[in-house]
Amino acid sequence: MGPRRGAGWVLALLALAHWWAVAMEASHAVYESPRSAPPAATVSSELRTRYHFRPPRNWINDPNGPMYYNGVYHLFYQYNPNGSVWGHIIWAHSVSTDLINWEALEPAIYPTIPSDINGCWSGSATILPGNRPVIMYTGIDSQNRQVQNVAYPKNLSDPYLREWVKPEYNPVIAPGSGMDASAFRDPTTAWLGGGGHWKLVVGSKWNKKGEAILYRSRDFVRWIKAKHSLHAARDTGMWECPDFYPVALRGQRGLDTSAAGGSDVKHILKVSLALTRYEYYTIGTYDHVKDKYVPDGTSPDDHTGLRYDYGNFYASKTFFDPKKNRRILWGWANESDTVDDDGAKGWAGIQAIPRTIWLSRNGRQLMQWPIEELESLRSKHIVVQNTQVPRGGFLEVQGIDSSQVDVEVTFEVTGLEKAEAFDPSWTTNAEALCGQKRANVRGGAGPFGLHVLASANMEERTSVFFRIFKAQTKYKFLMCHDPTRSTLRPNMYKPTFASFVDVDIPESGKISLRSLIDHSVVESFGVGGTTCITSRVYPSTAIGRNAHLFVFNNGLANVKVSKLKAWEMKRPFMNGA
Ligand code: DQQ
Repeated sequence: MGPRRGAGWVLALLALAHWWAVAMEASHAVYESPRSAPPAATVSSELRTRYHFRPPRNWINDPNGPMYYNGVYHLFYQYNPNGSVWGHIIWAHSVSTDLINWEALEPAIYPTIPSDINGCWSGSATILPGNRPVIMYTGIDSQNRQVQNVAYPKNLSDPYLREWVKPEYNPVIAPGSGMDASAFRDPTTAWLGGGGHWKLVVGSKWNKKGEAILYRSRDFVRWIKAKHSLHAARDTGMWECPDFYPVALRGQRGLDTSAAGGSDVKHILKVSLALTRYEYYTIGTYDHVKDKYVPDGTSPDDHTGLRYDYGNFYASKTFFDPKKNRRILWGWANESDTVDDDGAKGWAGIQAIPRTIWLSRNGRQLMQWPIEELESLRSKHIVVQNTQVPRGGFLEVQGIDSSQVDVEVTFEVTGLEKAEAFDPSWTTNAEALCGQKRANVRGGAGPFGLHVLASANMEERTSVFFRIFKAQTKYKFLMCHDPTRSTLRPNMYKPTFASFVDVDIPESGKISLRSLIDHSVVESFGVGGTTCITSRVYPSTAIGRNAHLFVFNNGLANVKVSKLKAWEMKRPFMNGA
């Protein structure tokens, strides 16, 4: 009995270890429901976002397969139909005609076949010739391997493409021998290259090297692995949710993913790092013949590289919108309260506001701006103009409900000679600098900015601000989110987020900021979308009508509000809840 029992235990442990390895490879905390009775909710239901994309209930993560098809925008997303923690993952599906009001449909893809029976993970949509959409996604197969499957709409004349069918020949891509079947996922939108080949990449790693494995196909059925990967980078770990697309060298026009390259086109490769839970992208050149992507080398090709967003933003994905000739970015803004709270709230995860994305004029980075449709939600507003913010003081912006607003402000800073000296050791660690020099730490030029979701006495507040330093030959310009005082609740995760803004301070001293505030999320766009930061916060008193908005200046330089406009935001139709 002893030995047998022992063997049983060993097998059980092995199975558990295997399950754990597979689960961990998804880099989400995994809880098999039902868990013990959830604790009483400590997060007010008033903190649910109103104009950010979310389902009526439960857990969501990565945006999947965004596309525009026959007049309708589709957003699929990773969803747990059974609870508000990660698990039992399927593709939920919503549709919209304006990217603002969303209608939830029945789930589109869920485990039904051996090659996805243990989960339907992230993937992308491609529109094939003849206007036929296809989805390629990662299935967790009966052996817990990550494989790639395709699904097609059952009925192309259904305007919402409600039902999706999986051909019998799935999976179309399986990990070859010697490949790591637990690190092989998240296929990109395919692009059509010369010679009639479809190409796409699958995220992976080899030891510690992150890798975008390239596949080619003539018919979207038989896929052949290319001899070399599209790109790889040492010590970056697993590359989740890669995204690869062309951008115009000049202007804000978006390009179709298959757009032929030329001297007026650059390519972007974005990866989501399972190791750090941050993303980074490089700008580079793609050789369509050799199928090789070479980053320009203007930014690091590792976790210290350029990010779309320096805050809570992960597993993002872009798509080309032919209706308005733009490229739109979706990204998941996960919760930052506790898992127990997520269980008790019954909801977890939102998508950040979709953003139009284009290359900056100097070609050094991407620019982002909330899609113009968002402005249709703007209602009652107030304006503040030409108003000095007292040094070491603040102004309250009154007259609107500040828990659900869109704020645009232009500051005018004079007295830059008061800027503190820049220590070069700060160059690579903006986040630590912001953690050290928080909003309450007096400075020279700045900190100045907004206290949002603040209580009347500012005991609770999330600060969105700038600080300017004087380096050897130029000014260094830091943008921060400081949620360390966002709530009176103890033991909350309240990370400061920051980045240097890659612009020269204009002669005029004018610096702009836009913040989208929606109860428990703050999404900020510094200097016209040069630097973006998103935070999730959970005030305990600055909730609903008790949330206030302040402008502050905690530095010695003079800061004037040239113009501030704040709009209350209407509540769109959000998946029926
Ligand atoms: N989430 C999915 C994976 C992906 C990860 C699973 C990224 O496909 O790698 O829910 O958040």
